[in-house]
Amino acid sequence: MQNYHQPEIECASPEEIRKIQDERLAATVKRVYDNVPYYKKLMDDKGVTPGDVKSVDDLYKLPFVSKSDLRDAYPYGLLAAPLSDCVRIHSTSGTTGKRVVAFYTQNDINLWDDCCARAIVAAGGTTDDVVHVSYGYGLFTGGMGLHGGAQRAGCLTLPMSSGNTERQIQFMTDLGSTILCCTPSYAEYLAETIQEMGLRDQIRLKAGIFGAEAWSEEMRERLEANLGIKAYDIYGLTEIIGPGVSFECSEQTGMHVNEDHFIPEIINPETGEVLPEGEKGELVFTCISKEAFPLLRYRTRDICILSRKKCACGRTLIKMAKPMGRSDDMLIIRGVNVFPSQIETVLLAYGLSANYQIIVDRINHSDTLEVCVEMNPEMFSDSVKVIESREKELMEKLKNMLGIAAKVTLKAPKSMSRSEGKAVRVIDKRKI
Ligand code: DLL
Repeated sequence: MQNYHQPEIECASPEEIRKIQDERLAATVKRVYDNVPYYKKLMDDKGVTPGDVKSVDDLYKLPFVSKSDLRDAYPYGLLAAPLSDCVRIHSTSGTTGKRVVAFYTQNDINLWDDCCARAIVAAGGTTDDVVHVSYGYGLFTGGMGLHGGAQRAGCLTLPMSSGNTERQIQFMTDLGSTILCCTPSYAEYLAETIQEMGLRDQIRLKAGIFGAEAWSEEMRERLEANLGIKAYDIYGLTEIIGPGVSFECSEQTGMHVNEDHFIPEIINPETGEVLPEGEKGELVFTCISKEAFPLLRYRTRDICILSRKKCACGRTLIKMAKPMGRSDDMLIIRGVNVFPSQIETVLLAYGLSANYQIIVDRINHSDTLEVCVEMNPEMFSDSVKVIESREKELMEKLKNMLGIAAKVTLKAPKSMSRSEGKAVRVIDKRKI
């Protein structure tokens, strides 16, 4: 039996969703044009008036908004509701430039909770479940987002936040956590520690809701086997609302976008041209129901594909594929495009751990690529010769996947640092 949090939306006909979108889009565009001088200027510069945007068909007429607009307008320039109506702020973990701050009214929080509750219910969450939230709480949206969703779904909610791994596991066993919410890299670390503590048979987990960073299908298989769970993907970004922009169902073939709140588009990142369904490009979102921070045509930089193929779960919401990485994560090495996720796929398929780091440098005017990865204990007991031949074998496999040579260094077990939030996979020394 399928469970839905809001079946009237999740399983609505495309025409019903379209009607909601048309109305909400037109109203949002008018509201931001009238109330936010920054938007008025962007639209005036493009020669668009609110009257030009009557339905989703007119979306393409609107200007794009990008991270640089958010920086220019920092902190209040894109706020579309009185500050006195706002009840919460979150912010990105951005490492460059100014942080991005996003504002929420109580209605925004309510709809966000619903979006995350849809994800939790899709992962099998009911009032009998104990939801263990190990995403970071604070400015990061992960903790409070899933927390709100779990409560909205009526689950017993454990606000663990990240870190203090042994305590996490103690609570997990003592309180019988059934659904784990954290980054996939932290889930790996938790699984490893549970194994080491010999507590695998005392874990009651049935599902994991993992997101906030790219993770491969190989990683999914591994987490499912090591934790005895079904692992669900969840996607979102601070600028749009946080986690719950889209979520995976039992089919595990992409994430349903909460289209009654966020309209997705795929564009050619070079030209801005809107691409037809099924084509790969940059994901763009327009918020149509938020009050405080409703970004229009926000360029996420995430590379993705949309699909309207019928889903066996019964939901009709459009699906987005697992993001293949961010266009700004893509490494250009000796002219070749390399996504960290391709490297992860090779390493995990070889049976290695997901503790790896990609180091890019420029030596004698030529780019170099090195992949450092931790061996599992069985590999470590091998002779140096065997390790060297494994490194060679991996180099061969990486060359086949990427089309360029990469140096591989196998590291001793436990020698690389673990991540409690988003893992730092790439060190590009060319930029330092
Ligand atoms: O990571 C929100 C979030 C929290 C999503 C918890 C899911 C779970 P930001 O810190 O603003 O927000 O980072 C957003 O993270 O543009 C993607 O590049 C990446 N990302 C988020 N979810 C996924 C995912 C949160 N499931 C950026 N797969 C996004 C791949 C993801 N990348």
